[in-house]
Amino acid sequence: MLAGSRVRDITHYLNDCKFILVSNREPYEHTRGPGGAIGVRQPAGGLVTALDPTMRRTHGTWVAWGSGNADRETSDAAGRLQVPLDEGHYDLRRVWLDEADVNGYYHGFSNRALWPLCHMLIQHFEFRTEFWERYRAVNLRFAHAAADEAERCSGRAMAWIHDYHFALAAEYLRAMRPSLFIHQFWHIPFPPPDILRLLPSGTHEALLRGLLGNDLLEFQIDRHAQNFFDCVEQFLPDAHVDRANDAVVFRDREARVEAFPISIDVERFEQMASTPDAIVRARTLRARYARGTRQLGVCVDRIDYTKGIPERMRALATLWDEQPTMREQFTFIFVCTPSRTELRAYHELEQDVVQTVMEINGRFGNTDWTPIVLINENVDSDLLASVYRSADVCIVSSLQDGMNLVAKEFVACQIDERGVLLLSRFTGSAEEIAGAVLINPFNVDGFVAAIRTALEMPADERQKRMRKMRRALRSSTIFDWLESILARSSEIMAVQVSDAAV
Ligand code: ADQ
Repeated sequence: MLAGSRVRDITHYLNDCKFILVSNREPYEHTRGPGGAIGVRQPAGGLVTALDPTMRRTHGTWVAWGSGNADRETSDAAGRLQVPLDEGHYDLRRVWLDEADVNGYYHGFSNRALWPLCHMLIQHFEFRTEFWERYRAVNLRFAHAAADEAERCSGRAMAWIHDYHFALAAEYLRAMRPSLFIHQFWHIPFPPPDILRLLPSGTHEALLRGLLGNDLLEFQIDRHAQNFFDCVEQFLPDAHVDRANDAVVFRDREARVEAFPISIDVERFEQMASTPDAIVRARTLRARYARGTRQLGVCVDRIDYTKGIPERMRALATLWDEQPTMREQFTFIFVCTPSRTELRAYHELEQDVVQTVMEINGRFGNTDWTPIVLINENVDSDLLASVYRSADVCIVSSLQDGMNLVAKEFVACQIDERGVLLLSRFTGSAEEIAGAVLINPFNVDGFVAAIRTALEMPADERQKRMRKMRRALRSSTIFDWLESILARSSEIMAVQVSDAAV
C-alpha cells in the first residue's frame, strides 16, 4: 500500500529491539457513521506515512489516544488491536481519555499553555492548575501504557515519544523501566528561559526534568536545542550542560540533545503534482485566476495564530493600497483549514480571517478580479499538489514555526520551476532551505517589498532558485529524517551497552 521505493527498510537500526511509539493522535481511528457502519480513518499527515511502514516491518506497538467514537468497540479490554485491521501488522494500544482529561491535558495545558509559550506568543498563554494536574495524570497514564507494552516483550525495547503533549512521559517511563531506551521528537520550537519561566515556579523545572528522562531529545533545529540548554542551565542547578557534546548530565544519566530537521515524502508530492489530473487542475486554476500576465499566489495553513495569517493579509492590503499599479496583477488563493475551533482564540481568528478577506475583496476587487480567494476547508493532498504546482508565489509567514512543511510541499510540487517561495525567517525551514526570499512578517514594509520582489523576479532567477531548493529537498526527505534518528539512537544504544559491560 504505502510501500514504494522511497520507503526504506531501516529496521536493522533497531537491533531486534521492540519499537514502541507514543503519540497523541492515533494512526487509525474508528468512527461510527450516520448509517451505523464503522469506518476507519487514517490521518493523511507525513508522520503516519513515514512511520506506518516501519511499524509494520518491526511489528511494534503504537500507543495513542483512542479518540474515535467507535474505538472502544474495535479494541480489546486493554485498548489493544492489530492494525491495519484485516492485515494484522502491528499493535495499536489505545489510551482512554474522558472529557475532563481532554479539556485539561489537550485543550488546556498542551494547547493553551505550552503551544503559545513555545511559539513565544505569550498573549495567548493561559495557565490553570487543573490543566497541569490533568497533563501530569495523562502523561503518567501514557507512560504506564508504554511500560506495559515494553513488559510484554522478552528482549530490549525502544520507546519513541512524539511532541509537546508528553513533556513528562519520559521521566515517568524511566522510573518504571530504567533500562529502556527512550527518545523524543519535539515538533515545535523550544522557548528561551525568559519565556519558559512564565510557567509557575515548580512547573517549568518539572517540564525540563521530564524531558531529561530521555536518552536522546530531538529538536527540529539547533537553535531550539540551544534554548533548551539555556533553560536547563538557568533552572536546574543540579544538571550539567555539556554543549561541546550536545548533552546534559542529570541524576547520573546523560541525555543527548540534537537537531533532526523533519521533512516530507518528496516523491509522493512530486508524483501527485505530475498526474494527468493534476496537470489539468493546475491549468484550470491558472485559466481562472491567472489570465494573461496576472500571477497566482498560494498560502496553505491551519488557521492558527502562529501562522501569521493577519500579518500576511496586512502586507497584501498595504501593497494594494500604497501601490495601486499592483492591483489586478495577482490573485491569492488562501487554503486555510479551521483548526482547534473549541478554543476561543482559534474561533475568533477564523472569523477575523473570513471578515478581513471580505473587506479586502470589497475594497480592492472588481467584477473582473477577486484579490483573495479563500478556501476555508481541508483540501485533499492531490488537490493541494495541483494548487502548489499552479502557483507563481507561495507565502509562508509564520511568526514562529518548528519546521513548516508547507514550504517543503510547495518546493516538491513546483515541477515547472516557476514559483518563488516567500518564507518567514522564523520557521525551521528558513534555516534549512537556501533559495527562498526570506521575510520578517512583523516588518510591514519589508514584507510588502518582498512580495513585490517575488512578483517581479525574472523567470531564469526563479528557475535557478527553485532548482537549487528541489535538489536539496530530494536529499533530505522524511525517510532520511527517520533513518538519521534511528541510526543515532542505535549508536547511542550501542555505547550504553558497551559501557554497561565494562
Ligand atoms: P503544523 O503546525 O500543523 O505542524 P506544518 O508543518 O505546516 O504545520 O504542517 C501542516 C500540514 O497540514 C501540511 O502537511 C499541510 O499540507 C497540511 N495542511 C495545512 N492546511 C491544510 C489545508 N487547508 N488542507 C489540507 N492540508 C493542509 C507541526 C509544527 C511544524 C512542523 C510539523 C512537523 O507546528 O512546525 O513542521 O509539526 O513536525
